[in-house]
Amino acid sequence: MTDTETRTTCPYCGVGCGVLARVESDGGVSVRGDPEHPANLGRLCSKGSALGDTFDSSSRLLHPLVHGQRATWDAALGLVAGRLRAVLDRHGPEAVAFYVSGQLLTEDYYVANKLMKGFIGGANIDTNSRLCMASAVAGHKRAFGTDTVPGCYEDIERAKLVVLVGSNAAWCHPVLYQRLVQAKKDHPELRVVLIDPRRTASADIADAHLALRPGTDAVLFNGLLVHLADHDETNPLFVEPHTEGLDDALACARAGSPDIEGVARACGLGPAQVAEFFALFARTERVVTLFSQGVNQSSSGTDKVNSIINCHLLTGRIGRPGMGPFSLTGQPNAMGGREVGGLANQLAAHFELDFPAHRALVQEFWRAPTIASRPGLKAVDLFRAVEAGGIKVLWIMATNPAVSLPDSAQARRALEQCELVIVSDCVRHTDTTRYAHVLLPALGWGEKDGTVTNSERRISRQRAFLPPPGEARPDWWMVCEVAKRLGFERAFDYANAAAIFREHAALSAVANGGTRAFDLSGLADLSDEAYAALAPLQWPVTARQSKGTARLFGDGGFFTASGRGRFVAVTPRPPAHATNKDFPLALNTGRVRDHWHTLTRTGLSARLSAHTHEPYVEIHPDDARPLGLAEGTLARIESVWGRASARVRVADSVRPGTVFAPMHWNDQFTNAGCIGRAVNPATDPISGEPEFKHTPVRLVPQKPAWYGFLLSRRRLNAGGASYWAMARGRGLWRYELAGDDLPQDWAAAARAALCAHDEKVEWIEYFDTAVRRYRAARLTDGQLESCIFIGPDPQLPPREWLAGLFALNQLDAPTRAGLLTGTPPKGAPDAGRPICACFGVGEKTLRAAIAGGCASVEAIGARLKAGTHCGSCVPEIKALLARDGGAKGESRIAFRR
Ligand SMILES: Nc1nc2c(c(=O)[nH]1)N[C@H]1C(S)=C(S)[C@@H](COP(=O)(O)OP(=O)(O)OC[C@H]3O[C@@H](n4cnc5c(=O)[nH]c(N)nc54)[C@H](O)[C@@H]3O)O[C@H]1N2
Ligand SMILES: Nc1nc2c(c(=O)[nH]1)N[C@H]1C(S)=C(S)[C@@H](COP(=O)(O)OP(=O)(O)OC[C@H]3O[C@@H](n4cnc5c(=O)[nH]c(N)nc54)[C@H](O)[C@@H]3O)O[C@H]1N2
Ligand code: SF4
Ligand SMILES: [Mo]
Repeated sequence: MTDTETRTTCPYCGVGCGVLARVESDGGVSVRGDPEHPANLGRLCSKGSALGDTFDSSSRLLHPLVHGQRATWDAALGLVAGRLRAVLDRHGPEAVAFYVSGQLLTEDYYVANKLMKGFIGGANIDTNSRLCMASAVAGHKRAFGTDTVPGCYEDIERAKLVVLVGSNAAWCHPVLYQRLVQAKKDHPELRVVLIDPRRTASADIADAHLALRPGTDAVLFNGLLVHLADHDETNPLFVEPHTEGLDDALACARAGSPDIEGVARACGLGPAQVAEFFALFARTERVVTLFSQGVNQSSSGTDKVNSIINCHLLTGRIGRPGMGPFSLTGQPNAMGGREVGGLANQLAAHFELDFPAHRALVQEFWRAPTIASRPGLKAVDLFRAVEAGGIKVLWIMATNPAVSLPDSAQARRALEQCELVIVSDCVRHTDTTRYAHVLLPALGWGEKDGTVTNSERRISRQRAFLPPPGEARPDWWMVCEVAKRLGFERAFDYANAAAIFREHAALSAVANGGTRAFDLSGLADLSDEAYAALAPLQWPVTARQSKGTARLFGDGGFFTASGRGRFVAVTPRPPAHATNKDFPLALNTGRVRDHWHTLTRTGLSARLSAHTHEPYVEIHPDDARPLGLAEGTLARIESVWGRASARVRVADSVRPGTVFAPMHWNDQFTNAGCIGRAVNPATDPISGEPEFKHTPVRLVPQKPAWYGFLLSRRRLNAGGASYWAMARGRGLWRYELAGDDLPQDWAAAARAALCAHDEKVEWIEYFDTAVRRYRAARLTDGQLESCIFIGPDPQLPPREWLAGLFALNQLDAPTRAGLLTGTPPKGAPDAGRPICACFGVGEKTLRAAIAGGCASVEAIGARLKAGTHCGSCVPEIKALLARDGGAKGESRIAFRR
């Protein structure tokens, strides 16, 4: 690390990579991976590498706003506290709620939870982790008596078999996935099995891909449990002294998943494929099962988690090097939020809300006037209570529920009619800030200070390296200021984030003595200096384990009443809402490689927006054909709950009968593409986690009168189109368009949209009314200002070459001549659709290299650098190699149904 660099942690996924950030002389921010951080050892993925692109003051919320008007902090906080006090006095603590986020720092989260549960005295604080980790939390607690991930990242490298269940780690936990890729290179005997109804980028290194029928994971793992028991592949030395409940779990599994044929039939897999997987699991001692949202986001998510853990308990493969069930956390601080008790059914520091003795201890430690005595409402129910009017004040911090909740129209209705909505965010305009009465400007990444905990329980520091913009403040400060105004000065009087962290650590030590896994007693006396310098370490951190703890439960030592790990009897259930004749397709939703959630950050980066610039829906060719849905057309995805529009991608990577759409798009980036409107709100009865992966839908072809796109230096209003989606390009804005009405006069319509004020414009046009084709470009001083391409179908010129012209000061004559054909003059470069985000290498460039003799990923890397930095695009490069015949046999993916 150099003097000018600040050591911090990436604010995106739960891998929790260390980042070295530097402010350059031009004010820009550059980042590189921290070679000393144990999570990434210097690596970063495409999103982490592009962090410098996401500082954009124009999108920031810089001052408190009350009813849209700028207010002082004092006025805004006074109003919040005053209204909270009035509602509390009149309606009691149940009438107020906080909806918080795994993107808060631990210190922010700690004080929000403390204020609600100890001082307001209710438990209506829930978090977006309800949409994400709640099933894993509940599964862990049932099996281990504590919400604790047993292993660490190193186990993935030391395993002989890694099973990815419902995880697209190649795109969602890319650096961890790259560690797995490297481990497989170093130890070719390492086997990888992917269990996902979709053939994702993570299938790239998989020796087998089990494309099971959605929602049938528990059948598969119950079947595995039976297989292990029947083939004597159990570990009695672990099971007998350290576990309980096996007989019930096994009986239950036998009832539902008796034999391989039955399992295969129920899961829609081939019997040989199932048998191979079972045999591989049975004979491999070092197995890590990584699981994520394909497991958690289900109306039976908790059971699915336990069906996986059961198999690890039976074989004793837990808490030892190279083995264990491993829940991947999504957000950077999903784990930290669980430590502070940010979920409505938790208390702080892994104390139990249901235990009176625990409540008393926490209340005493906080010197709190009261303590919540029963669980609050879980996210989906919480928003229902807001709509029903029971909750009158809602404070939302660091999350965008108008987009990310299922049945998002319901969430919007709730926000619309809530008496007081307070939103703390960094960004001025989101789908949620629209509904805020009070907006509080929060410091963002690079500006704030605190800690986060990653998937392997590793606590790392986020450190500020930028001054606060405008009047933005840390989230913990806002909460404390409101608390003080409610009369709780003493309990919320912290000098800094370090002081909060010390209290959090001290609370974890209260009456602990090894009775709760979450123990930071070794950090309770950390000085401000030591906190500033804190190196990443894994909890528990005690006097005895002062350097932290890599693994737990290897020798039993569970936190259940008996100290034994619990097998849970699981009866598999199908998804809550079955497909039917009106809604025959199962909608699965998830993530794309280069975008993060609701686009408030990655949407600012041209580099990251290039890979997927528009909402899309993937459908199998067998389903697309009878519907008349062709590649590149638009479809409406309709469910009982709502609808969204998206570009059709016909692909055999999804199972017939299922479709996939990314979760990211919202009203700021498209007028119709927010998929949350169509997603069903069914939840798991134990965890309350929504079933984002399974909604019955139908796809309806949209038959617009015209398709088009528009590139412009200025941001425009695309209101005239019946469909639009916007993405940031390099020095331009890019709009995909479609319309139901043909304008009387395209030229007039286009001029009105593009030439608003300028008079000195040069305007080149091309019409062909017979085929409804219109093209125009506007130049100022020889520079391309905007261009628009309209046609009767989606067959329009590629956008990349045209977008590149915006970088030129002058368009030469051949370029002008080619402009409206949308094709480069002979010899001019045309990179095509971007594949490698790090080096900006496009599909056409890659295919030309393949045609020119590059026959492997390595050869392409040597020639074009593509794929040599973060590695996230390697699966896509391999797919091009396979398609163009360069790399026969490269892909070992068995995709059988
Ligand atoms: N690029 C990127 N990375 C991210 C994020 C992001 O927004 N963008 N967000 C972060 C967050 S908060 C999270 S929670 C994680 C999520 O990380 P992941 O869970 O890996 O991502 P998802 O795409 O939500 O879903 C994973 C897979 O579950 C599959 N699936 C659907 N139904 C089933 C099923 O019934 N069984 C099985 N076995 N699989 C099924 C889907 O096809 C999908 O490929 O990613 C984190 N990382
Ligand atoms: N259809 C569908 N929906 C899903 C999912 C899915 O798979 N499918 N996945 C679910 C999952 S796993 C998750 S985790 C959620 C994520 O969903 P959200 O949490 O709603 O998504 P984000 O876009 O990350 O929202 C974070 C907000 O916090 C702001 N922010 C960033 N940093 C800070 C900060 O330091 N302080 C404050 N106050 N604000 C900040 C950002 O500007 C942004 O507005 O989505 C869920 N919704
Ligand atoms: S894998 Fe990528 S997004 Fe996740 S923490 Fe590392 S750099 Fe950030
Ligand atoms: Mo998440």
